[in-house]
Amino acid sequence: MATQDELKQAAARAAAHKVQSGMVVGLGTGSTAAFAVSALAERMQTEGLKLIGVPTSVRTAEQARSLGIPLATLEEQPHLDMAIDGADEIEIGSLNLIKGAGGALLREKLVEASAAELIIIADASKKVTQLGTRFALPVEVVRFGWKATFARVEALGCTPVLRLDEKGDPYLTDEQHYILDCQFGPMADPAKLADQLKGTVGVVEHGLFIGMAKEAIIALQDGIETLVP
Ligand code: ABF
Repeated sequence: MATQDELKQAAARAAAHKVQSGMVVGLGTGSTAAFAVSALAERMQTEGLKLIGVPTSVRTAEQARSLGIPLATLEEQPHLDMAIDGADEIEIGSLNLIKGAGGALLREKLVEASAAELIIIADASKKVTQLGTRFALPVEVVRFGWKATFARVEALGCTPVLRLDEKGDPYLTDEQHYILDCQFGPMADPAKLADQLKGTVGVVEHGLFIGMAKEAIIALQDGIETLVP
């Protein structure tokens, strides 16, 4: 039986094989996306694949750089051919997503909204029939006045919790914001909730990725399953 890491790696490899030479590729964040970054570096070495990566976090930039993947910023490469990233929940049918448990949701959304194709990679544990079933929704907020923002977000019908780092201090994103992990429960209308959060003063971004994924590559014990919306 394959381990969860082996499954993540299988999905990552399948996505990495979709990349063609010359592409500009958004590099996701998280343990599954890290396998994709490694698989791309391996293809560069073994097949001479050429690509430019646009990383979605400082962490991913460091990994890609250490593997010799040439990088560009989103300012330098505003039009990406593809982005490959993990997710926390993938809604079967719509392929709407919850992302951001890894803390990189803002840069992920910026990079992936600029990609012609967003490919999501995961093991089967990430599939849900309704978003909000397993994960709290990460909401990135500016630090200034964050308690007032907390109250506004809470009024939308959730229980927010300020994310802390391993030292017990507020977790800081790459853009130096805070994250509220918001337990909304199963979401009947995630698109409406996404609009409400975007309209909330103090909210920078949220982890609902609505209508963005073009394909989800899911690794199962008996092979790869490809989901499309
Ligand atoms: C990124 O990493 C995030 O959007 C998501 O929160 C997380 C998933 O991490 P992992 O692949 O480690 O489960 O994709």
